[in-house]
Order: sequence, then structure tokens, then C-alpha cells
Amino acid sequence: MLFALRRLLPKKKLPKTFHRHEIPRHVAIIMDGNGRWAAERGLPRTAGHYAGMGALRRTIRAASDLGIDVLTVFAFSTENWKRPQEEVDFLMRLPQEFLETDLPELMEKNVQVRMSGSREGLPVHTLQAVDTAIKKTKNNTGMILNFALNYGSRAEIVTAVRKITTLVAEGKLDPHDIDEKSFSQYLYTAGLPDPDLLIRCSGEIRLSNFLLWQLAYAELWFTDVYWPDFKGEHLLAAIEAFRKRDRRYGGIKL
Ligand code: V07
Repeated sequence: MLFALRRLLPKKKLPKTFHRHEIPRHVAIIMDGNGRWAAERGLPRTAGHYAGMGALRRTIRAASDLGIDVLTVFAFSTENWKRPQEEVDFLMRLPQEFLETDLPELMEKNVQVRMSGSREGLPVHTLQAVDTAIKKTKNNTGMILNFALNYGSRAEIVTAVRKITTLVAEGKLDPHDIDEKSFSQYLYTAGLPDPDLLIRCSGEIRLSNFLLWQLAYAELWFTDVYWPDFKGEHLLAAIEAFRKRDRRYGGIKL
């Protein structure tokens, strides 16, 4: 299957087509640089987050058009609670804000919404918005849009260990039956394939406690572009790099 990508490319550039296997199934994105984007314009950080929502909207459209199966976006980390209360309050209203305007389009595009993260500590109004979107889109069969919200990878792994050890203590699980595949099913990302490609914006070359288990074999792609400036062409550049790299999983190419 070929995907025409003219719509995603700036007019000057050549039209491109990709084969299905050249498209990563699962793309994860650290949407960094909203604050810096705002500061450079003398705007409050919240204006950067708002602009970041526009970039997210564009990226969802591009990813869905490309035939990507899963798009995971890091919306709020467990470390983000340390930010000023005013900023946290603003961020916690964004899921509602986003879904009020975008849920009709997500339905039209057959997108299924999910959340990966801890429900603990999230305001009720935020959870209600997310839960409503999950429920309304649960039968959609297109791209999975997975929001990492109140997410921290180490806490996710510890939570999984706690669930598993509880089952073992209760005699409901045999330690011999714990392997990499079954362990994955206790993570927030249960049921999703591991990401093939991680994109991080804004020049930071770190994972910052994002999907540590799941990114074991992922290609990592970094750009200096601030998230609010991220466009379809950047997603294409990342996929192009992914396509060119040899994904051998530690084996040798035959
Ligand atoms: C947030 C906008 C995108 C840039 C990065 C930070 C700010 C969308 C959501 C969202 C979350 C869950 C959901 C639907 C939408 C969101 C937060 C921040 C906390 F079900 N954007 N966005 N959530 N930003």
C-alpha cells in the first residue's frame, strides 16, 4: 500500500510515497518547548501550551493520514506537579478544552482515545473529560491516540510490580509465568505495541522518565524545533530517518 503525502509537504518539496512497512506502527512524542516558544515572544507559558495544542491537532491529522496505528503524546508528567499552581491548573483544563473542540473530528477520523498514566491526583473535571472521550471513542477502529497524562515510567513499573507481587502472594500467579510479554500487560500501555519511533522536540536529548520499558528498541529522533512550531513536514522527516535506519534488534542482517 502506498500513501500519498503531498498534503503534508511544503509546496516546493517533492511529493513522496511510502510503503506500508516503512511507516512506524507506534510513534511517541515528547511535546517539549512550549514555554520557551512563549518566552521568545514575550508571552506567558500558558500561551505556549495553547499554541502546543494547535501543533498536536496538526500532528494527529498527519499521523492519522499516514496510517500510523498508535500515537502516544506526553501531555503531563508526574514531575509537572512541581510547576506553579496557576500553570498546573491551566494544564488540567486543556483535556476538556481540547476534547470540546476536537472530539467531533476524532470521531469523524475514527480515532480511539486512550490514557496512559496514574488517575491519582488528577482533578475530577479532568478525569471526567478524558473518561467521556475514551467511552465515546471506544468502538473506533482507526488510529489510537494515547495521552500520557500524569505519567512517569518508573512509577508505572513499580505499580506493575506491586500488582504482580500481590497476585503472587494471593496464589493467583505463578512467578514462572512472568515473562517480558506478560509483564507488559501490567503497564499503563497494556495492549499497545511498543513505540517504533520516539520524537522529542526543543533540543533536549533525554528520555525524562518516558516509556523506559516500552522504548527498549525504538528509534530516537530529536529536533531543535519547539513543539508549537512542529508541522507535518517534521513528522515526515522523523519517519524518513526511521525508514533509513537498520532495525536489527541486536541481530545481524541476512
Ligand atoms: C496539553 C497541549 C499540547 C502540548 C503539550 C502540553 C500542553 C491535549 C491534552 C489532552 C489530554 C488528555 C485528553 C485529551 C487532550 C492535553 C495536557 C496538556 C495536560 F484526553 N493537549 N494537552 N493535556 N497541552
